[in-house]
Amino acid sequence: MTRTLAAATLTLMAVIPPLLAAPDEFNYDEAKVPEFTLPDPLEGVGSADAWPARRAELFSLIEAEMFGEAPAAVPVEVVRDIPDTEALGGKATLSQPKLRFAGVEVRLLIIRPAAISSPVPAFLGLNFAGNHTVIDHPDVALTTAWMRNKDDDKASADDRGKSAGRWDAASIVGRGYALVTAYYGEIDPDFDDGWENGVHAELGKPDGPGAWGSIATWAWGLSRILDHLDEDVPAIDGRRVAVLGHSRLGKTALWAGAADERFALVISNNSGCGGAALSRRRYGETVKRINTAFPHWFCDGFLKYNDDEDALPFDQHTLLALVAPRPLYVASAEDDRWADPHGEFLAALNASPVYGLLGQEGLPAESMPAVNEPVTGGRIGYHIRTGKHDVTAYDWGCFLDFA
Ligand code: GTR
Repeated sequence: MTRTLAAATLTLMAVIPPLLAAPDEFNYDEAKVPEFTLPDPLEGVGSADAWPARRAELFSLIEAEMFGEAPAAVPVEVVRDIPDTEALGGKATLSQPKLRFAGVEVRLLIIRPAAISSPVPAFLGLNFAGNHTVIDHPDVALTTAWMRNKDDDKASADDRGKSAGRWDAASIVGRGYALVTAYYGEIDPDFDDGWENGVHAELGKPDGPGAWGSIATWAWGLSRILDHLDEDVPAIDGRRVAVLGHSRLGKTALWAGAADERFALVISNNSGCGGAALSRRRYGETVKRINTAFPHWFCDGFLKYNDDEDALPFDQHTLLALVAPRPLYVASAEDDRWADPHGEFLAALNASPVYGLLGQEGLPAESMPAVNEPVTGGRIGYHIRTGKHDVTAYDWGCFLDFA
């Protein structure tokens, strides 16, 4: 394992040009990445038969030490108060069922191909700024939940379609898939609110070092949405739902995919620290920084790894391995050094032996690929594209080709 890491490190240095000035506190110099040894997810596992028990053990470990334990599923009630409408010049049908569970109301936006009557596969991902930002359409409902990055904490109709570039609904629908999204703040508002809001108001405040944080809460919400898609939406094939997310919602998608094996494909876009990037590299964002800036994201047990990443009994390759043998795609961006693209690649590479044990090829690569040259052909896909921390049409093209 150490040799693999060293080889991949050298390759990346050739791909990424000398690094720009960085805040002193954080390392952006590949040469200063400390030496480390990754815990082996397959320790003590001699055959594929032994994987389910080992997987359960690793899941419990990551749950207890990082994301926190979520409660059991709760019933989901559906309110269909908005009629379906058409979008994308008649190519798509929009539905907006409201889901009620655990004291919250989560409005879905489902954009599906109008011309297909059989159940279609779907991409499910939470959005950062409200459903109305995902597509510019006058009938998309505005959320009344607390809105991040707004002076008055409220969604505004001026933002219709503001994030449409991140969703590429036309390509998704054009390739025969549905897109399902919801505003993450309706499940749990993304600030350190003392657990007063979102589902915690009804389910109770997280208590103790292993109690769930916001990422586990959003992931649990994704499973409740999947309950609905699977049971109540004949237009969608519940056995072919991919979960995906960008950045903090990429971390969320990975944990949702680990916690709920009904997700058929898991996609992480620029998820970085606490997502696909190896924590031990301490490149860009660190465990201490993320726990300090976002104290509500992880469980309190994760705090003890601040400045002590080598003590983690797992690393993020272990999280990725929990997706096996289902398909997994990890996407990085060249200028997104805060998320450590090389650390994301290495986590994908080091999750591969688990796929191998289960009779599948994981990531068919030995070293970091060049930018805009996706690694495909295995159960794990990876790309690093040019550009910044974002979700682009290029990323979607890769996800759709991989799906
Ligand atoms: C950053 C955070 C990252 C990433 C990002 C985002 O501030 O440090 O871990 O989650 O936010 O979600 O946009």
